[in-house]
Amino acid sequence: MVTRLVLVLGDQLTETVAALRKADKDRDVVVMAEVADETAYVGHHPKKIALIFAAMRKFAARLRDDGWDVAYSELDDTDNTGSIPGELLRRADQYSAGEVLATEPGEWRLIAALDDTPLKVTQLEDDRFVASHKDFEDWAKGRKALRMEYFYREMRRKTGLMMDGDEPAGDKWNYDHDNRKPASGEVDTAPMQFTPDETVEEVLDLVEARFSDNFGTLRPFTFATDTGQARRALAHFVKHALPKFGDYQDAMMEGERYLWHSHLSASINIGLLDPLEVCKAAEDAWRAGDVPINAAEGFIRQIIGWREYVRGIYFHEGPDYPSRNGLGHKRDLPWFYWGGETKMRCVEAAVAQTRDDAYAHHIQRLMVTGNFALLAGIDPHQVHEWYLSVYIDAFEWVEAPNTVGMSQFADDGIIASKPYVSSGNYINRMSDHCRHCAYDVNAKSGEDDACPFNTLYWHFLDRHRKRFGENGRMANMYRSWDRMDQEKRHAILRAAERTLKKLDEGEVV
Ligand code: FAD
Ligand code: DLZ
Ligand code: SF4
Repeated sequence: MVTRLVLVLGDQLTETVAALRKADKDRDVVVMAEVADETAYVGHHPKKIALIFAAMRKFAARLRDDGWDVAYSELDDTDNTGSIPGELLRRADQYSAGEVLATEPGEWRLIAALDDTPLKVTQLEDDRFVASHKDFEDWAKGRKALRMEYFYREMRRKTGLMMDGDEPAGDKWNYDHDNRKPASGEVDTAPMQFTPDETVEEVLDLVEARFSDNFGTLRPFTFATDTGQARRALAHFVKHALPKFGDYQDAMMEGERYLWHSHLSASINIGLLDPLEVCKAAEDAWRAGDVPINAAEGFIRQIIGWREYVRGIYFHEGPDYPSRNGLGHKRDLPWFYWGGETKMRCVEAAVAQTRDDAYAHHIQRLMVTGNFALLAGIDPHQVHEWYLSVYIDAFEWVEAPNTVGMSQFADDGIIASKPYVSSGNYINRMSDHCRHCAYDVNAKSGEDDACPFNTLYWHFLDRHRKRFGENGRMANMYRSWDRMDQEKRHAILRAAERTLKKLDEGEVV
C-alpha cells in the first residue's frame, strides 16, 4: 500500500482531528512542520509562536508514543523549505507519497495554498465544532439578518446544553441582563500557570533568538502546552472563577488582567481542549449547585454561541471578508497600539497587558482598543492585522469576524446590528481607569482635557449620519446629539478634529 501523508497544523493538536481519524497508523506518515511562512504572515506575538511550537512538539511526541510515524520539521532544520506546501512536497519525495490527508485549515489563505500544491490533497472538514458548514448554511438560508442569538438557540438545542427537554434551563435562553456589574473589591482568583518544562524551554530559546523584534514579551511564559495541563486549567477555572464569570464579564480593573475570565481560548483554539468538554464542565458545575445560572449560561453562550457563530460567518462570507471596509475608514493605526506613548489610561493598560501577556479580555478588545479604532476611523485591515498578531488565541476564522465585523462594523452590519461605539462613560462605569487618567471623563463639551472617547464618539455619529441616521437602535444617540446647542456641538467636533490631527501627525494623544 502506498504511503499517505497526514498533515497536522499548529492549531489542529487534537488526537481525534479529522485527518488523524481517517488515517492508518500502519501505513501513513504524520507531517508536522514549524515553518517561516506561518510565523510571518503577520508579526505574531513571541508568546503565540512559542505556544504553538511547544504544543506542536509535545503533541508530536504523544503521537509517536501512540505508535504514529511522525515527520516533524523544526524551524531551524537546514532542509526546512519554510512553507507548509514546501514541507509536504519534501516529505512526499522522501516517503514516495502522492497523496495527502489534511483537516481543513482555519484560514482561506492556507486552504488555497493546499489546493494549489501539485499533490493530491484531500481537505476534510474540521469537525471540532458543533455546527458543520452545512448546518450554518442551512440556518443562514433565507434569513434577512444573521443574528447570533437565534443561532445560539439552535446550538443549545443541538447539544442539549443547559436544556430541560425542549426548553432552556431556568426558562430563559440568555441571562446577559444580570451580567453587567462593574468589579469592586478583591479579585480572588487567577488563571493556572505552568512552569516551562524542557521542551518549552528549548522553544523559548529558539523564539528568543529568532523573534525578539516582534511586538510582545516572551518571558515569563506560563501557558498550558498540552491537554493534561489545559484540563487542569479548566478545572481550576470552573472551581475558582466561573462562579463570578457572569456578574463581572464586562468589568475592567487597574492591575487586574484576567478578573474572572477563563483564559482558555488559546487551549481551545489550538485543539488542546474540546469546546464541548469545556461547556459540559460548566454545565455540570451549575447542575451541582456550584455556580449560578447566569455564569454557566453566559460562559456556554460564548463558546457554542459566539465562537461557533463567528466561524460560521467567516466561512459563509468568503475570502474577501477580512478586507472589507464598509465605513471607508483610512487612518493609519496609531503607534501606541504597538506600545508607543498614550495619555489614555484605558488604552495604555490594555496595550501594556497585551504586550506582556498576549491576552486581553473581550471588553478590553471590544470597548477599549476596538472602540477607539472605530471612533478614530482607523483602516479596519490594519486593525485586523493588529489583533491577528498580538493575541495568543488569534486565528483568522475567529479573529476576523470579531475584528472586522463585531468591532469595526466594516462588514456593514452582518454581525452587529449597530456599531459598538461608546463614549468614556461606558469605560468609566465598567472600570476604574478614568480615575488614573490624564483626561477628564466628565468633560463633555470639547475642553482641552476632555476624554478623547467623548469627543470622537460624537464625531463618529456626526460623520456617519448618512449611514446610521435611520438606524432605529441609534435614534436615541442622534436625538441627544441634536438636542445639544450648536456651539457645544461645534466645540466637540473641533476637539475631536484636534485629536485626529494629532493622530495623523504622530503626536501623543
Ligand atoms: P472568556 O471570557 O473566559 O470566554 C470563554 C470562551 O468563550 C473563550 O475562551 C472563547 O473560546 C469563547 N469566546 C468568548 N467570546 C468569543 C467571541 N466573541 N468569539 C469567539 N469565541 C469567543 N477570540 C479568539 O478566540 N481569538 C481571537 O483572535 C479573538 N479576537 C478578537 C478580536 C476582537 C476585536 C474582539 C472584540 C474579540 C476577539 N475574540 C477572539 C473574542 C474574545 O475576546 C476572546 O475569545 C476572549 O477574550 C478570550 O479570553 P478568555 O478565554 O478568557 O475568554
Ligand atoms: C500561527 C502558526 C504559527 C506561528 N506557526 C505555525 C507553524 O509553524 N506550523 C503550523 O503548522 N502552524 C502554525 N501556525 C498556525 C497556522 O498559521 C494556522 O493553522 C492557520 O492560520 C490556520 O488557522
Ligand atoms: Fe479612557 Fe477617557 Fe477614561 Fe481616560 S478618561 S481612561 S481615555 S475613558
